[in-house]
Amino acid sequence: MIERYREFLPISPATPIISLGEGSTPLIYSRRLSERIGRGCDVFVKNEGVNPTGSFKDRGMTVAVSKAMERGTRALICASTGNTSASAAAYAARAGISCVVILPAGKIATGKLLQAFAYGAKIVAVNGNFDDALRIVRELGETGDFTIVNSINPDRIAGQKTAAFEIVDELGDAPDFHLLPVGNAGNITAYWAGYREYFARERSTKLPSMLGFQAAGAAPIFHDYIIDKPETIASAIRIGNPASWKQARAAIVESRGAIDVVSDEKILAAQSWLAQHEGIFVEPASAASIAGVFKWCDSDDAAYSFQKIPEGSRIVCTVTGHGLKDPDVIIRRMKELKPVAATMTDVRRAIGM
Ligand code: AN7
Repeated sequence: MIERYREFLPISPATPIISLGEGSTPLIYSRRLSERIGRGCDVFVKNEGVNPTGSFKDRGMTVAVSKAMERGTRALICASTGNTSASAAAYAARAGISCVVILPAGKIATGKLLQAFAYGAKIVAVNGNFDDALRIVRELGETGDFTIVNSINPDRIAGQKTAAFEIVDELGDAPDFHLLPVGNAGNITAYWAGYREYFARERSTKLPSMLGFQAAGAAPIFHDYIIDKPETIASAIRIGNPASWKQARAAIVESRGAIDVVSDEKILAAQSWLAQHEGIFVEPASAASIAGVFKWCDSDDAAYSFQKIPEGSRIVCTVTGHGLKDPDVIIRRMKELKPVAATMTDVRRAIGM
């Protein structure tokens, strides 16, 4: 990915490139989403779940770890709701350095925690939430022993903006609306920086409106106050005090966009809908952008009338992480599967058709 967009990244000939083949992810035209939204809108899904560790974090991590290696770092550190730690652990392994991850105990989706173990990170679970973990990481970062690879590291944001470049390169211009989930707000900051940079270089003729979606129980930017005990099924975005709060506000205001909330129920419904209508299986946090496009466009949601997204708009929804990372909700459904006798009759009866 760094090679493709080298001229836009803080990379010099002296930077050792630490890559796992991230980026260049599919931008999928969704016929069924476009049909459901109607009114001549075209909806595309940018599937970041197919990155090497299964999330968009790899775009930022390749740049952050390459720069850390250039500076001679021996160890990375991050706080995480799961995906940052999975990505940091993988890129640290690739670079041959150590990685410490500070996680809120009991709050990490199964697949993500499993990744941190598999890649050999030093894992510390703290009794607290993500915001507590990030506070400790900031303090440890000041000792000079570690490079922080949370999105407060500007190299992370620089890497993540390449997703916006890819979208413009593929569509031939920027979309009219870009929807994405918001947790720490690093990604909305990165996309907006990417779109602005391409526009300034005349690679696009317009800028999209950025629409960010927080989970209803973890929506500090929407409410404009810190949430002490954020709660949502979408554990990736269970964040009460986002690190890039100000930058997210700026992106929303400058792009004439908005920040909005979606309920856990709508998030899970959107996750199932996307898997069952388009074959794209994403984690709950990622489905916030799909729940968002439904909320803003569905005719039965009167509060969000058609006027907000005009006819014929081009809409891109980023889905940020792979569904296999966070299987717990679906595992409950799997337990209902009861075996039948291995005969034609019994199997036909079980199929019901
Ligand atoms: C799947 O891994 O914060 O608004 O520590 O994993 O840039 O924070 C993850 C965030 C959206 C929100 N979707 O992005 C972490 C972490 C998924 C995520 C977000 C995250 P930001």
